[in-house]
Amino acid sequence: MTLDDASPTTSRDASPATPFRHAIVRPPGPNFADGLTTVDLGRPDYDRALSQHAAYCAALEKCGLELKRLPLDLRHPDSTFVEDTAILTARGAILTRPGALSRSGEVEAIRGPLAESYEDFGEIVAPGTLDGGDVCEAGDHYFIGISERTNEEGAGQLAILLAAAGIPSANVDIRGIPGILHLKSGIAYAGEGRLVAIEALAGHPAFRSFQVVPVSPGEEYAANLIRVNDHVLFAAGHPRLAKTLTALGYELIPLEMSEFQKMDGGLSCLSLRF
Ligand code: CIR
Repeated sequence: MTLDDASPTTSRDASPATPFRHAIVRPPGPNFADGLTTVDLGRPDYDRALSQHAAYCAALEKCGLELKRLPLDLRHPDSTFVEDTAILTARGAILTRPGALSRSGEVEAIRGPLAESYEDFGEIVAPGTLDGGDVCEAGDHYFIGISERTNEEGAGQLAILLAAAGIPSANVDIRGIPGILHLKSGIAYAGEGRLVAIEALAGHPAFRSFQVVPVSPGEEYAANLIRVNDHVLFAAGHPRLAKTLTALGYELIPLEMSEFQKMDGGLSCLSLRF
């Protein structure tokens, strides 16, 4: 299937400047702490995670998005990280095939909710694996991370689906870069031709035609920001990057993310935006 077949029934068109109108979110369940993590920041506090998630949802609403709130999914402790299950482009939706076995069931759980907005789907199939966190939309161009979760086969399948819809992409191999799970743990597209990137990725040749805003050492977690219409959702507590982005004219919405950071999650992972 090509992305052209997978046409959205939403009104968002292919222009990179077109605003997001919707987001899909799923709150963390009480077994959230049983999910996967590679970091050693302690066990998340469930009540705090719920209130951080509620603030995140309120921020998306402030940006003008209508939220589709999915129910808790207790079968999948990582299911609050909905971003990893699908790639939503202005021209269609693609279901992923997550690289972690414990997360594979999350994809079927997102098919129904997406079917309310998309008529048909592209799909990543075996032996390909791909997590949405490895896919960075940068205007009319996509970057696809090759990581511990996304293999070359999965990245190749996505590139073919995107190319069929006229969307160019480039791979960025992040294996060997310490401290990042996904490509978007280390870069974000801020709009206006600007990428925010951690030091290890800032000089990557794939980013040559973009203005790169470097993230200072020690503030790497803040690289996972999301531009949502006129605002930037930003992980609170990273003053140097906040100052740089504010000086560039961005209007930041700082959000506490400590409990999601403990589970290797960032701002982008908590929603599917379209
Ligand atoms: C995992 O390891 O899969 C989850 N605990 C975190 C996923 C974060 N997702 C993302 O960055 N897109």
